[in-house]
Amino acid sequence: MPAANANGNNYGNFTFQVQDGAGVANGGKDTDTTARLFTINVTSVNDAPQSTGGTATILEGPGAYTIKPGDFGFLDPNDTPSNAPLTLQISAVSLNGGTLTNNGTPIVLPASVAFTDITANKLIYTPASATANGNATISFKIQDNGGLVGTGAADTDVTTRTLTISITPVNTPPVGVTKTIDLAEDVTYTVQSTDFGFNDSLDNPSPNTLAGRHLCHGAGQWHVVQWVDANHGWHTY
Ligand SMILES: [Ca+2]
Ligand SMILES: [Ca+2]
Ligand SMILES: [Ca+2]
Ligand SMILES: [Ca+2]
Repeated sequence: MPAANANGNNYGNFTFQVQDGAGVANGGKDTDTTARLFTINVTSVNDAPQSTGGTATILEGPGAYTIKPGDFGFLDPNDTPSNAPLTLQISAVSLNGGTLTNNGTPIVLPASVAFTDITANKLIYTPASATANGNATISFKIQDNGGLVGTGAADTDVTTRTLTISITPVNTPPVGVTKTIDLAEDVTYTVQSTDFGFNDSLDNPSPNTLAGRHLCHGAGQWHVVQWVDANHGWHTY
């Protein structure tokens, strides 16, 4: 019996001489005078590939992520030489509000994506917006190009793997609102934090709080004003 996944011509051989049952009386011969060769060839049969899955990390911002052939961690450990990836069989996606397209067309599940498309940079994940972050996942099985000829041949991973596209949050600037106050002469006005119309709702999750510096122009000169904390309020210098 050949070793697991081993193959090749003349994988094993032995010689033999056949013998009849009539004996060797009177100078007779009962055995072939020539040693014959018995050769065993073992034909290669495709074994299923595997994949490690993986995580691609990008920063929050405008633009899209082009999925790369190496993102799937293709392995074909039981074939020598290894086969190459042929298709990606996508069974499920969780896109965090974004889209997954192949050559501009949204993926419809279940989908079979040719690896030549991935190599040609056609499989693209686009986040929901320039301020979106978090994880998108693609569940897939990988198929190799070894074919299905022969008993027991398999060309597709038996296990569903996951590619995660992780978008790292980046601080999005807040916006303020222009404000005008009208004062009578000799009246003092205390500026309130609410006067600036601070809004950081584009940051998701957890909008930041008002804490930064603000450049202000007043009385003919520039000041830097910084929010210290709720006890100390605004500090001007
Ligand atoms: Ca294979
Ligand atoms: Ca094999
Ligand atoms: Ca942000
Ligand atoms: Ca922010």
